Amino acid sequence: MKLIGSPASPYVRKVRVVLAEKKLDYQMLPDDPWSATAQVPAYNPLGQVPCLVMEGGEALYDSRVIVEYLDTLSPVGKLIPATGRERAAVKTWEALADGVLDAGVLARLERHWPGRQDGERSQAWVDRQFGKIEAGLAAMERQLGAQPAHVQPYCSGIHLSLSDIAVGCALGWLDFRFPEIDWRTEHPHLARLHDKLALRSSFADTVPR
Ligand SMILES: N[C@@H](CCC(=O)N[C@@H](CS)C(=O)NCC(=O)O)C(=O)O
Repeated sequence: MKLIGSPASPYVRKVRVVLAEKKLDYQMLPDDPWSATAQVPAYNPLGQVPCLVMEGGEALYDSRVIVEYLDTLSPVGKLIPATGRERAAVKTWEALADGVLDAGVLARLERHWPGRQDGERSQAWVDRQFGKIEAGLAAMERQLGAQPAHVQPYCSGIHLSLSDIAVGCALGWLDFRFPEIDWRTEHPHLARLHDKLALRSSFADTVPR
């Protein structure tokens, strides 16, 4: 398998962490989706990373489809429950963490995308996205703190799951792109989870840059 991706993308990082936790071999094909010479549009018509190219050349996107597929490839470290409410709950954690990222990406593009003049940028739009980031982090903190840490050390119970991986990648990317957001002070449960995840080699080896 080949993974087309960039080292800054939190969605790519989510896939790389899953590959590492599942102990799956792959080849990394670095690509900048914003460059005029990007390779990824040849595989993903949306021009976005991550894109997983399987043996045989078939391509998978987006990150949620890829991680769901990867989890089926090996029984090692099951990250998504097979059925029912537990499965839906993990997928909802992922949707929330990815949604925080989507809002952050939109805010950054509104502020910095070179295709737009300064007078065309909307502060109201940026503020709306920041509202989603704050509300998303607050919801994660509430859910993570709903049970004492010795009862529920991870987002979805006593084992690492895709919930934690998605949340950890969202928090790491906020630190990378928005270091001015002090999410740790108001969200101590998230801070503890982030620090615990940072000790795993899957996270340590994929810090955004
Ligand atoms: N929902 C997608 C989001 C992927 C995404 O937005 N990737 C960004 C990099 S962080 C990208 O490739 N952007 C280029 C573009 O949108 O043209 C996923 O989960 O894979």
